Amino acid sequence: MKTKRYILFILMTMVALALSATIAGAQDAKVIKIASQSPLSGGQALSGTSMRNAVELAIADLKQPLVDMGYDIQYVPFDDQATPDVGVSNAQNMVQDPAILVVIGHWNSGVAIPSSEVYNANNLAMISPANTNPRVTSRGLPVVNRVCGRDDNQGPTGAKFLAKLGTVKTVYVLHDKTPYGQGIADFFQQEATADGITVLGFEGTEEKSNFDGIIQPILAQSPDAIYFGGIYDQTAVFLSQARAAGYKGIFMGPDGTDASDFAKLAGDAAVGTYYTSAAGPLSVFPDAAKFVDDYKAKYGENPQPYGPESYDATAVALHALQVAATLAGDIPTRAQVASAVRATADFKGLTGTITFDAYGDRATANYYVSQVKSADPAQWSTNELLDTVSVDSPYTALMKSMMGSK
Ligand code: ABU
Repeated sequence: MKTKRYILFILMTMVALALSATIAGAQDAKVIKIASQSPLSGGQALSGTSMRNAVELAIADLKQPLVDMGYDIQYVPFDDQATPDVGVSNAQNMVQDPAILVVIGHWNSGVAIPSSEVYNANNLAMISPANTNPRVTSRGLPVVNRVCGRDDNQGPTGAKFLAKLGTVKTVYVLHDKTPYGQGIADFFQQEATADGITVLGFEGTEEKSNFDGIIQPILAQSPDAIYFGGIYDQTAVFLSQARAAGYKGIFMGPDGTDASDFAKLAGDAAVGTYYTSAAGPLSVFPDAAKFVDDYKAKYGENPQPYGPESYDATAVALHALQVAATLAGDIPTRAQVASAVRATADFKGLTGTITFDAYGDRATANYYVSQVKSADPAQWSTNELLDTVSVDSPYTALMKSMMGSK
């Protein structure tokens, strides 16, 4: 009887010790938070939600080295509603939390640009999966980086493609009046003009539902192509109405077209659309196969374009956190994390090798031209890839030319 009591006492003591060790361990774990900002509501929530999901998956997959170092890695997604004021307000709240050491975002350049002024004033590193406007990085903010390309390369890629078709002599250019849409439309029209295509009109609109007043004057000019610098929640509606009104020419858009909601919103009118993107189609990233499988298993659908780039932005963030924490021997400061992010070189991601140049641009980025093949949104990832162009960032190109000229 005494022996049984003794064994019971020993067992209970062991359980109590194990429990207190677990509780103490949880209390001791030092919290590091990774934030994200993207539209999780509104007409562009499809892209923003896919970005958030990819960040969540990357953290689950890749946090273990930091956990082994005694850190508790937490994820805090913010909804910027594709609205600059909301992004800035979220950024102001974000910087009040000292545990947030890095932010992955945004989807809209027009939101990223003002929000990153707040991050920069607080040394908070930002890694963008998707913001392509040149001003995201050309301001030279030390905290701002992106794993995707730039619209001063993406816009011309689209124009050169249309010029090479040989059938496009005239184009009408629309944009959504945002820094992104107007910016890329401008880069497109400059290259189109240089390539001998006549730009019949260049017009901005914030209209989202009734494009009749815009379509009729365009039809009167019979352009061979229409280019719309904007996002699918607007451009797909325009295209659908333009086709219904009798427009039979080519339609092209930039990466704001690159989401399955473009097919969902435009229906049959989507088929045949050309689009450029700085996001690679899933087919060009063999290393992303597991990510795609895991994403489908967890969220029940394919990741949207910029899903792999969101995963990579997060992977870069986790790597930089590990470097900074190791060097600091403790929770690093935001400035130490920002330095480690900017120092990213030859990092192997799902989308290839990532090196940030002195401005935070990906040193070399790819630009893709594709054509929509199906009105079925579930088939978006099977659109036909027609061309891939690899272009150095402006800083990388400058360095190469200076080295070459020596
Ligand atoms: N580049 C994808 C989304 C649009 C933007 O950069 O604003």
